[in-house]
Amino acid sequence: LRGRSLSVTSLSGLPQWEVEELPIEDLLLFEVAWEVTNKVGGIYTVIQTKAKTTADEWGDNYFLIGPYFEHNMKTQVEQCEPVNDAVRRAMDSMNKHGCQVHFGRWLIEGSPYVVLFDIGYSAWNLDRWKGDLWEACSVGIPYHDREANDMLIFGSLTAWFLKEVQLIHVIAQFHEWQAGTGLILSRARKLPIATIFTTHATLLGRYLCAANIDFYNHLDKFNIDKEAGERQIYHRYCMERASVHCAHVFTTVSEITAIEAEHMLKRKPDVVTPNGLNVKKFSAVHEFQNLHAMYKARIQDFVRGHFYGHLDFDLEKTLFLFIAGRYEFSNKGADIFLEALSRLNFLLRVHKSDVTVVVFFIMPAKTNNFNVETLKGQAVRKQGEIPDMDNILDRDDITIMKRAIFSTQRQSLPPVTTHNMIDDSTDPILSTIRRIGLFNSRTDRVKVILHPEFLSSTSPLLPMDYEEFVRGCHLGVFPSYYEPWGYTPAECTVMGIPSVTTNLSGFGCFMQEHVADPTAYGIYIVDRRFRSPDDSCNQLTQFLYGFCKQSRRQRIIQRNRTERLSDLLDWRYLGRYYQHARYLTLSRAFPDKFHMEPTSPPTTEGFKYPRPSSVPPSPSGSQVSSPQSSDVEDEEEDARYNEEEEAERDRLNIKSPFSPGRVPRGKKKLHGEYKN
Ligand code: G6P
Ligand code: 1S3
Repeated sequence: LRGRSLSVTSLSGLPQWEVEELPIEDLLLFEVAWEVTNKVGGIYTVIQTKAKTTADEWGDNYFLIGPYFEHNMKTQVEQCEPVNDAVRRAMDSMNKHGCQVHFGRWLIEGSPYVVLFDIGYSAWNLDRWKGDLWEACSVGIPYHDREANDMLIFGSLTAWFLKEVQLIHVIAQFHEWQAGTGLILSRARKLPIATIFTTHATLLGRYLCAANIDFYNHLDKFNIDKEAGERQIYHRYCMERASVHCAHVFTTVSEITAIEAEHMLKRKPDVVTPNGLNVKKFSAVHEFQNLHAMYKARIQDFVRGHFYGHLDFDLEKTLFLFIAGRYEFSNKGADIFLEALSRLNFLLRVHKSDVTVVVFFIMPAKTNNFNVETLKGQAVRKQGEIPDMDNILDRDDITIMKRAIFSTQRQSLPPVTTHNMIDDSTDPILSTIRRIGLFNSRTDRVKVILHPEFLSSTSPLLPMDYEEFVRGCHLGVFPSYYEPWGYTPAECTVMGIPSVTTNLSGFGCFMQEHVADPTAYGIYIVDRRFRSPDDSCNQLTQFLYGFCKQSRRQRIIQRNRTERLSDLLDWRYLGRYYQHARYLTLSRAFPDKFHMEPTSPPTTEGFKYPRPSSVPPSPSGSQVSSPQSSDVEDEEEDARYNEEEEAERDRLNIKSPFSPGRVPRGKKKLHGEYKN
């Protein structure tokens, strides 16, 4: 085979890459994760959004390996036969030996191939595989940890499959400890594969933070073995740590998690691979603004129903805030958020603000369906539509009208939760609401609604999917304490919705590094690292209060700026860190075939989005754009501001720092020679 060279170029410290093709016709890339076609949390988003860029690069040589679940297969995968001989042979061989391996195309952008293992079908092998793991690295898994046992089956099947593939050059990237045993066993069996282990969080970090320990100031002081043992996760932590140390290349999603990993897993990551998104650009900047208005109207409809009988606030002066994600009360910052809301409520009241804030908590918890009061609210709203006044009212119409008016009488306050919570009395959000007294009373300027289920467009209550809901809101609030990356604020950003994040989240630090004035761009970064919890809470309160004081015009401008940051979060640019990790692992696993210099990863150091030159979105400006103006005037004015912003965007010529169009200044060589 011809020798080829790969080159990396950099511009002003920015990662401008010129990547010459890898000889991919002779290479296969496998990405292994428990969340392939199986949504549990953020790793699903990483893999699903990245699939298009990776498939564009690797074509038919790219495969994702995950667990088989009948429902997921039926709803997300189109079954087909593998065209790749090595993969087909491997599957046939395993199926002949009593496994069930499924194959198909995952119906997402990029349509990558997926190889899915039926875990239950191979469970009979568990004891033998436990022995294999013990022999490989002296890690034992207790019988009662069902999840860890499933992960061992998954890992053993992965290692078996990779062995059967029998190709000379394979790259396998394993995500998180759940996929890690596949890596450990492959390495113990000396399979000819170049491996990458990517951690999206450390087990211990997550546990220690959830225990409200001052984690980041004591990183070097923990006796990690002891901490893992005391939390009964010692075996999982060993699986994670062994995976990290067996990998040719170790990566994680942010600088802050890289530091954490160095202390919790005792290896410094070789490459930081920030998480991207598959960004869709509208041709005109005002299109996403129109979507905001459209979906906001849907949320307003819901609020009309939820607060029936208590709708004594102006929906046009109501702001919709939300927090969403895995229900980890303190790790995701729901604790500090509630406290800040209580302070915000006080501030809005004493300053006699005419703004009302409705806050949604979208965090799944155990429930037994919607509660009656909430359903009734929506029914009343639908029923309460007044008959057409243009027709002469007859007796029936008058009866309907009276019924509509009577039905809006209400004895109780609008509920703070939409569902019947199984653990109502001990639920941390509800308990805090009780303690701080945010009960949706008339005098409260801040109203709260806990929706303990992920959103769905088929819900009878709030029929919107997550993206529609985010677009309709004004601000996402994610004041996390433990957040290796944090997709929620990133998703807000690419939809042009401002958000609150923290300097303990990977995303927050990334933005702080690359945006000169994040607040002006609608990225509010709470300092949870160098301030006391009370000071952080005050800072968050000030952010929220400042946001409430903005005029509509200021919000529109701010949304435009937020959306401008999208390029920074696009996989088309951030995907290069994954590329770098792949080249690096090839050069380490097959040093006689691939040579790479220097080994330092691309860096974005030094680049910053400039401070916007247009009107600062200072909350001290006008409160309301024009109280007397008509809707038509308002819309004309909005359109004018959108145009001005578009002009500013053109003038500044703001492109992603990684814009492919830029001419690279210097070249750093990455040589890849493929001799056979
Ligand atoms: C978008 C729409 C405008 C609308 C505005 C409301 O910008 O294009 O027509 O007036 O949203 O903004 P607000 O922040 O008050 O929801
Ligand atoms: C993890 O999911 P989580 O919400 O448990 O992985 C995500 C994807 O890398 C990351 O965004 C998040 O911060 C981590 O915490």
